[in-house]
Amino acid sequence: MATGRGLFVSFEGGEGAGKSTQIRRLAESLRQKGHQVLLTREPGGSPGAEALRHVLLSGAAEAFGVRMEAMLFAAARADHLETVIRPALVNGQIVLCDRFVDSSRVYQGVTGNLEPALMAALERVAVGETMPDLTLILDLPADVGLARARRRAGERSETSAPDRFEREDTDVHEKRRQAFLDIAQREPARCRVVDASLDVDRIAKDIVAEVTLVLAQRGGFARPETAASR
Ligand code: T5A
Repeated sequence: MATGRGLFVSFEGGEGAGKSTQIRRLAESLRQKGHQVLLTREPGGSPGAEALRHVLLSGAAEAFGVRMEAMLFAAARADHLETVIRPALVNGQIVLCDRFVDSSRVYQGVTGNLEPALMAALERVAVGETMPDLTLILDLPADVGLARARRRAGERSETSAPDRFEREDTDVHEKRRQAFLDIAQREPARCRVVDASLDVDRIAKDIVAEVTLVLAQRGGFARPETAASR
């Protein structure tokens, strides 16, 4: 469980699933209701982690192998948690994070074929007890997501090249889709699968409903700090 009194929500899913679109919509909706919201992303979210984001997404680390990449993702995550996420949670904010540890489990663990023991060790060191309270998995066929990502890249001339992970084959992306669904099945208390093939407004409504439910279960918003969560 997340540390402190705030709420920690992560968004996960394949390329072009609509995470960035929906996280912005949710932040806007929560702020309108008077909540303090921190919108952040991985890899990145803190100065140290943003420096590693460039190394990872440009493909500069690819030559050194998936093991090295997994360690860099974990290092970025540790810094992001320490300097940005945990302080915000302690201050009672709602933290919305575009990708988190499930992306490492799927991209490096499942399709990177890294040993479960290494993945578990990295997760223990980087994340510790600070798992999201709620993880929204935006699900849609990989080819639909990739087509959306390509369309968007075409609209932004300066960033039109696909990143290191977008370049991979569609069947790898489809395997990732299944791996996210497997996580949702294994951890139903934390994860909700959202149909990301619907239109933007309908998905936004479904997501607000999920978050409202979690907030209501916690009796409004603030979760009392306990000795175990400090
Ligand atoms: N990674 C990350 C790892 O390998 N391990 C890790 O531990 C972590 C944290 C990050 C990459 O790093 C990898 C995974 C990734 O490959 P990134 O640049 O942050 O890369 O990109 P992604 O997280 O993959 O996100 P994308 O930018 O590709 O897609 P989003 O955010 O899911 O989608 P979004 O919202 O930008 O939408 C894409 C396009 O579709 C449209 C949007 O307008 C946009 O043009 N769209 C819709 N169109 C139709 N219907 C809808 N419902 C739509 N929703 C959005």
